[in-house]
Amino acid sequence: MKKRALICGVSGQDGAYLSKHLLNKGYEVVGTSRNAEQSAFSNLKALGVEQSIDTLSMDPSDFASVISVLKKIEPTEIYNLSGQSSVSLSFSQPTETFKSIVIATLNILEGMRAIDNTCKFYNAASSEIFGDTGGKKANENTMFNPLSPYGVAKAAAVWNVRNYRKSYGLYACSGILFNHESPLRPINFVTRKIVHTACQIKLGNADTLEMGNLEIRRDWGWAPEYVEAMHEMLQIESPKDFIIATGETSSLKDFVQTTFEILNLNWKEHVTVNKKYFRPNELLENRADPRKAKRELGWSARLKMRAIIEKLVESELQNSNKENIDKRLAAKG
Ligand code: GDR
Repeated sequence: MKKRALICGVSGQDGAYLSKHLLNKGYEVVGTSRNAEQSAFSNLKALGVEQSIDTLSMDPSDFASVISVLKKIEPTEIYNLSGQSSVSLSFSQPTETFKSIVIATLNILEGMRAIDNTCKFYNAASSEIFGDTGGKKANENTMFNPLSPYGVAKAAAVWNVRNYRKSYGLYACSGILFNHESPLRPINFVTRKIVHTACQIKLGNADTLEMGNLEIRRDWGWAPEYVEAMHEMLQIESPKDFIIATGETSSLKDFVQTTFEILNLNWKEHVTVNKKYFRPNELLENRADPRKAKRELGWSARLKMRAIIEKLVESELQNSNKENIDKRLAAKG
């Protein structure tokens, strides 16, 4: 029988890559978004999979909406990628962030209990649950110490998943993903902002890149690889949580410098720091130990920071080129 995956929050970066990955594996894919009729699904279009999946509306923070979709679709696997995903925005929208992450996860877990407790559930967690790990590498047993409303919500969702797994025997697990990037990242995330602006500087369309705190350190991976891990987590015998990361941490300054270097530019001539991009509470450094994923899922990150930046720059330049050609064609009429 063909496996049927339900991806909640299909319109984002991970939803698009996961859709593509599961279609390649022969899955039937149904994706939800809060308002599917109004969504442009530009990420699904960019990957050429929009026509191959069914989309429908679901608000995961509304229990009735979740129940009706679960009854209709009868999925064999559920991937919850929905919810407010910007750490920065969570400081100004804490309630919406909490609701869209914690209540949504609870509704899906309760929906599984009510409709089909044999279905498998993947919950998108985040390295933000650990807060600052300093020089130490976080593993699956590291204590949570979140520093943002977003991190607090993700930590609560992880605990709910663990609880439902223990209490009711559900196949439910969380992927604790560290930062993962791609050309589908919106501009409000730092890697896309850096690469986009640096390319615009290279093309002569901009002169300055205004940044927040350049001292922060993160583990940056490649999003298309991370969705493979999500799928693998639902294929093992019993559900467990996994850290998904490269295991290498670099500073944001390194990221900026490498991007400008690849473009043959001197970053010091273009980059300024503006306090308005600093957060009320800043996670300065996180480090990851992803060895359990390698051991038990056979998954490890293939692309590291420099290779990721090279791919991002290549895609950004291709898109700018295409936009310029489109503009010229439009001007000609
Ligand atoms: P993050 O990603 O908060 O780690 O969450 P983001 O790219 O927004 O920020 C990374 C770090 O860069 C610093 N920073 C800036 N950030 C932005 N957006 N813009 C700036 O100009 C800027 N200057 C410095 C930030 O302060 C921050 O420390 C991402 C999201 O995908 C989450 O959903 C996910 O859970 C985590 O990664 C793992």
